[in-house]
Amino acid sequence: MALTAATVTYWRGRGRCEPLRVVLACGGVRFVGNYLEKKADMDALKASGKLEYDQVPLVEADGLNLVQGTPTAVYLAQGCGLWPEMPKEQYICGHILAATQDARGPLVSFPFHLDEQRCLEELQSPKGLLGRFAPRWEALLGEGKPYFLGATPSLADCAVLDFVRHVYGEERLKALFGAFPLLLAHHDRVLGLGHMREWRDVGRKEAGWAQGGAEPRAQHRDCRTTAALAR
Ligand SMILES: N[C@@H](CCC(=O)N[C@@H](CS)C(=O)NCC(=O)O)C(=O)O
Repeated sequence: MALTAATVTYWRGRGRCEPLRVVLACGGVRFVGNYLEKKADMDALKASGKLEYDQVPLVEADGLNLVQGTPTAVYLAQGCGLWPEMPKEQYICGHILAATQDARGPLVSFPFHLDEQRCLEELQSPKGLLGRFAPRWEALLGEGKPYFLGATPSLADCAVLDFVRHVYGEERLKALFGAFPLLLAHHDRVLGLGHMREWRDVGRKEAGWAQGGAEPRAQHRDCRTTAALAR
């Protein structure tokens, strides 16, 4: 059954949640953002019994309380036409999703130290986003292949969409990915899926995020504080 609506609960930031919002936006599913502001919000959420492991992100859809990023992303992709039928293609989606989770590590931890140089070094290291993962994805795209699976977009494309921009801004993103022109073109293409561009340019702003480029450092700090309080 096609997914038509969802409620997404997380801090007012990207963290581990943004890939899930991106899947929904690329899949054309309208979602309500429920933002945790203080420790009491997280305590109340835990008390509600909706969190299987007392962790967020939480996506409420189809009468389910979805937790854990990987199965949630797959479930959402299945509900909005972004999950392939063939096992080999499912595997490709799965490994790209898992790789993005590895590659996002420095960005998820950034709000906790706010050291842009450190984050950049981690991203550029041989084991990081730019050293290890981006070259593989560039090769997987290959000349003339619009999406990772070919002509049809999938969860894999959504997973790769949201990276460096939120720390370094649009111009820096283009410079850092200069060696990966196919990935940059892919980035623009995926922005055109569903209401992704609207989520980037309007939705995030309405939800209290900076429009377009880098999130203000203060916002990262707020997000870090909220997350730390919830522990
Ligand atoms: N493997 C989990 C990790 C979730 C996670 O670590 N969430 C953090 C916020 S980013 C959290 O809820 N921390 C509060 C806690 O663990 O009590 C997933 O993929 O969702």
